Amino acid sequence: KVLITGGLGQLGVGLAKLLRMRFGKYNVILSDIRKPPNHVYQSGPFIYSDILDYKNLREIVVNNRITWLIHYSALLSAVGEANVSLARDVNITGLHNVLDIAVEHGLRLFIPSTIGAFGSSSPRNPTPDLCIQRPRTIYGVSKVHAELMGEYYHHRFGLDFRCLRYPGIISADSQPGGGTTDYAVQMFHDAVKTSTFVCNLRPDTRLPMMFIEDCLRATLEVLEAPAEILSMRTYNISAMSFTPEELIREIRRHLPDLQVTYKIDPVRQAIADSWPMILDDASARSDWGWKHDYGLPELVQTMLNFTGSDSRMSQAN
Ligand code: VAH
Repeated sequence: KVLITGGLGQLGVGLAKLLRMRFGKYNVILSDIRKPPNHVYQSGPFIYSDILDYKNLREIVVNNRITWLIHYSALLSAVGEANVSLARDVNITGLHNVLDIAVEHGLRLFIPSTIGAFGSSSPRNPTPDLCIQRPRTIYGVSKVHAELMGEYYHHRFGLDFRCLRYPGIISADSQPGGGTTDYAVQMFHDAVKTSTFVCNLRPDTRLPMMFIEDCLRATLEVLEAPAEILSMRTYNISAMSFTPEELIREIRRHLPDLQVTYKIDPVRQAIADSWPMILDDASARSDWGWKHDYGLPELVQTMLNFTGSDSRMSQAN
């Protein structure tokens, strides 16, 4: 049985759908501290869970006989800089609770890490799995901490810890909140809705990105991989890298009227400039056969089909 924390963020509902197809509707529980929209209630079990409340979390794990925990609760990069102490609580104290509960109850624990776990002293093109990691955001620092703590608990206590460093994730039916790569998601919604877009990153800012379907499939694959084929516990995964300029060019092939202006956000720009441009995911590809399906043209085609056909998706965050 699977519990997903932070289930109402960009990835939780989609992951629950994928896991429910595989393991059955009632074997995957979504949780969050917010009230979900009706379609989430209707699609399967949802439970209130505050990762800062250790007893509440333990009760849920015990009462529901949870065996896999997917820990999606976190404040992302830009929003974390705006609220460092909350980010520290959620991303670090919350992680400690989850680690203790996972060890105590023998859970398999998945934690997403990110390209944000690297910093300007890391090699940026490409960025290997193992290199210097000195991020300068609370988000990045908390994710390096999560990687190291998970690996430490694995070696010390036998915790079955699995971790992927996600690139920026592009999704159609869910909105990200407060990230640096989120400009790309917003560009699709605005291109379809108003044909105008104000970009908060410079046109030549190259960042690794991935379509949500690839990201969720990678997550399921690493969760299901037999332990003996995992030579590491924290893997880079990658699909494509693009700049705002390149994304605009590709979208204009479908929507030639798209108008873009630039209003650079210095906080986000500084963050993006310290992140990888290209993520080297050779280990994921060789250890457990990772392979992405979506490159830039497929991503744009799919996103425009989606955003154009469903009005729910054009809601900005
Ligand atoms: C952010 N989307 O921009 C997140 C992320 C890949 C970066 O982790 O903060």
